Formats: sequence, C-alpha cells, structure tokens
Amino acid sequence: MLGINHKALILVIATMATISACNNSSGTLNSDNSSPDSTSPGTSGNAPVETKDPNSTYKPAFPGQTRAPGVKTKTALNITEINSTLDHPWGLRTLPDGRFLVTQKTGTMVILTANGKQQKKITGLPAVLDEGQGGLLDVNIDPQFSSNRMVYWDYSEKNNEGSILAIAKGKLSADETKIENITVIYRALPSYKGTLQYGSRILFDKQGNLFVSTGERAGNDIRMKAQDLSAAIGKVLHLTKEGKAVNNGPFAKTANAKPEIYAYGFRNPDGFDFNPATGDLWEAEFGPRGGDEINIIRPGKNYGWPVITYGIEYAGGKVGEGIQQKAGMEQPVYYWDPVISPGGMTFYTGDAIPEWKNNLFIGGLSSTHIARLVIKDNKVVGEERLLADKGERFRALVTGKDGALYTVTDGGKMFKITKK
Ligand SMILES: [Ca+2]
Repeated sequence: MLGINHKALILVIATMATISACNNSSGTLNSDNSSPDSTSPGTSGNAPVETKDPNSTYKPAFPGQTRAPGVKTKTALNITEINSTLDHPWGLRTLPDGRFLVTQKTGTMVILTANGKQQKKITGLPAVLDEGQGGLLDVNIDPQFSSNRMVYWDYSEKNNEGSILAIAKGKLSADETKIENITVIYRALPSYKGTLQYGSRILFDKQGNLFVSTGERAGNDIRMKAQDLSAAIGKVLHLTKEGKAVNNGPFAKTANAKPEIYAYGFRNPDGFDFNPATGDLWEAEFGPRGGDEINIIRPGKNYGWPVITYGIEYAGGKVGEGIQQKAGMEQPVYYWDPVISPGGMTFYTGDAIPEWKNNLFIGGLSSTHIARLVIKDNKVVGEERLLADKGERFRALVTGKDGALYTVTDGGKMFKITKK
C-alpha cells in the first residue's frame, strides 16, 4: 500500500536502468537542497535528514520547500509498544474518556483502553471491499459524542462499476460492540474499477460539519478527475452531518460543480489535521515518485494534481508536461523527494513534551519512520525522523488525552511516545 500501482511497480523494475541513468546524469536536485538552507526562517544550520539523491532535477519554488534543516528532540523519550495484535489498523482517535477508537482495514473497529489493550470489538458494519488500499479507512467521533455517541467512518464499497468511497454514521451501542442505526451519508462519485488511492480522512470543524479528503483512485484514465469539479474524487469536501454540501461553499454557484467541494487537485490525501496554532486545515498526500507533499487547504483553491507535481511517474518519465508551478495552482508548503509515503498526521497538542507543541507528526509508510516537522510562519523549518529503528509502516497518529503521542502501524502495533 505504497500509493503505487502494482503494475507500475513492475514497470519501475523494468525501467530501473533508465531512471538510474537519469539520476546519474542529473546529479543531485540542486545545491540548495543538498546543503542546509541558510535562507529558511529559523534555520538551525543542520544538514537535512534526507541524504539520498532526489528522483528529478526539479527545483523548489521557495527556500525550505523540501529538505528542511535536520532537528533533534532534546527531551529524553520513552517509547513503549503497548499493543501488537491489531489487524491492519487504519484510523485512530481518542475517546473523551482517554480510550482509543481504532478502525481495522478488514472491516471492524476496536476500542482500546488508555493503556492500549483491546477492550471491545465492534462488528456488523456495512461490508467493505478489503482489497488493495481499500477497506475500512478513517473514523472520527461527533464533537458531541459524549451525549450523542455518534461515530462517522469511511470505507471502500463494492458496486457494479467497481468501488466507491462511502461515508457512514451511526450510534455506538451501550455495550460498545456494534453501531446502531447506520446510515450511508455520502458516496464520492464516480465509482472506479481500481482499488487504490481512496484517501481518506474525516475531520470535524468548529461548526460540527465534516471535512473529508478523497483520493483520485490512481488510474491514468481517472486521475484527471482531481481537476474536475463535477467529480468528488481528488478533493477536500465540506459536508454536513447528513452528507449534504455545507451552505455557501466556494463552488456553490459554479455551473456543473459539486457544491460540497471545498478544494481540489489532490492525489491521495491520507494526512489531515487542523493546525492548532492558526486554525488552518493542513493536508498531506502521496505524490508520484518524489512528489509527496503537504498543503494548507484554502476554500476554492486548486492544489494542482496531476498538472503540477515535484514527482515523476513511478514507471519513470514526467507527469503530464513535467511542470512544478502554474498560475492559479497552489504550491505545497513542503515536499519529499524521495517519498516517505505519508499516512496519517497530527499536530501535537499535548503538554508532556513542551518542545513538540504544535509540531506536525506524519506517519511514513514506505520510509518506516515518523516525520516530525517544526513549523514556523506556515513554513517547515526543521525535520526529524523518529522510531526509524522499529521497521514499521506508520499509518495513523494522535495526541492522547495524557499528552503522549500515539501511533498505530500496518504491522498491527501501537506505540506510546512520551517523556522519560
Ligand atoms: Ca499539489
């Protein structure tokens, strides 16, 4: 589940010599990227954590857009594996009492104690298509969960045209083993035959509406839909709890546009959180080879995929016209080349590790580490790799009620990271 088309992977192997030759002839991306960037705000002067050659000769649009100076956490950390029996966990949220609600890709949810031990298993959810990158994906709880016990989740749903990303809601039963009165509130049209790049994450805004990120479904014959305002894929959607468009959206008056679209031009967005320092909505997505990126989501904006990107095709060769900037299209705050394959992300909001306050933590899947990013004035000014010795694919992260950072991995593990 690297965000890579399997067929493309085979092509990558077949064309490895070509790509390698390309890299050798082009050398490193440019000198700004292979050495500390002295023009970045708050630069530490340390070398970037990434030392591998990039896949392309593309140049960043501004200093510090990639390969920020390396930083290191000064606080002594205690990293504990608190669960090892989860079944492909995907979504991870805290409950108001400090326990955790976790989705498992195969189609169930579990409730874990605050210590990470499985306490309840929730079954009987609508069938999911657990193939490729599909399955039971993200979950979130209603802002009024304590009184209404409502849970929202999304998943890949099989249908006659292939499959579709569906969003459902229901009430957690009193015994916490099932969801009652389940309603599918939204389906992100169109359906597609593939089982890759559904996205997706669910957040609630301060008004109690949902922001949902959707993937563009990966095929060369579908990905242009990320630019199509009549399609709900490759988008950030803004929905009511009933799955309707929030009123007065940026495209509410645009002919043939879906009024629930809030922003567009995304590839496979699996990182999604509000920046607690600014209230801005931030997103991270799987790019092509060398094009993973982070964006700040503004209403009505176009984030460029597949027209602009810092990556190349996984099979080799440029994406589209091979351009990285275009008028009317937003630049990413940050990008990675080579990719890390960003899973979930969270801004750290705890008090246990003060130097981490409002830092952004992103789970790396293919990179098998957690990226810690220090943000200043909406720019990345420092990057650190954490838990790189675990060999795990980090799928989701959350700040616990106790102020520790928690993460779950594709291998079924949960780690607690806190001050020693
Ligand atoms: Ca982009």
